[in-house]
Amino acid sequence: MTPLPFPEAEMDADAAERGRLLFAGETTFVKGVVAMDGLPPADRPEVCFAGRSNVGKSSLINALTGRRGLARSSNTPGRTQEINYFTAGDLYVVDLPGYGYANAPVKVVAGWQALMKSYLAGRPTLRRAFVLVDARHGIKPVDDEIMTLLDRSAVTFQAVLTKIDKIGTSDRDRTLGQVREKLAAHPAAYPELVATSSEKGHGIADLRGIIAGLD
Ligand SMILES: Nc1nc2c(ncn2[C@@H]2O[C@H](COP(=O)(O)OP(=O)(O)O)[C@@H](O)[C@H]2O)c(=O)[nH]1
Ligand SMILES: [Mg+2]
Repeated sequence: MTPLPFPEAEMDADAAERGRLLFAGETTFVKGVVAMDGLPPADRPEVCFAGRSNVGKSSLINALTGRRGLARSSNTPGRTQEINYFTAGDLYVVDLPGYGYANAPVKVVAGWQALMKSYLAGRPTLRRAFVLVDARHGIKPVDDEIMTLLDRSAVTFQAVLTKIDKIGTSDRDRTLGQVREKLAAHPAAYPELVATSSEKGHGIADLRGIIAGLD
């Protein structure tokens, strides 16, 4: 695997090892949640993955845990509407319903979008939201809207570029410029980006290390 030209992608060996250990243990699917009162007790720290439908949330969770099929269940019809809880060590890892569906009827989507927003705005144990952004498309208005919600809720979020294997260096640089510019307007944005490919493995060890390093 060739290293990526991102200074952000560099991390120390300790952090990488902590991340490896966190996800080397057993990771399990806990439950799919369809309403706020179905959330598990807020008794441990959690991180979540948010992003437009098809951005690669489930693939990223599979790559982090090294279990191909783990988050696949959330791709089956019905599961995309749920908040899916997984465990990794002492953490909850949360796969959120996607947003920005182009073709789904507004009324059908509205319910689970409201759930996702309630979760993002009101989960006390949420340590960091990872907002996934397709490296080919950059930050869209619908992403900006979610980021503004996170600003207002004072939830620190970190942008994660996905599918980095699908673009070349010049497109990458253009996306990075666009993403950095957009993030600068969001006070809750963590300044460092992570560029990932669930397919090729880029950035996965880094993201594991970041998650393991949260307190
Ligand atoms: N080439 C490539 N394809 C990816 C990557 N991540 C996800 N995909 C593909 O993008 C599609 C949507 O991924 P999925 O994880 O289901 O997205 P979700 O709707 O956000 O959970 C699937 O066809 C994946 O195989 C990646 O890093 N590289
Ligand atoms: Mg999914």
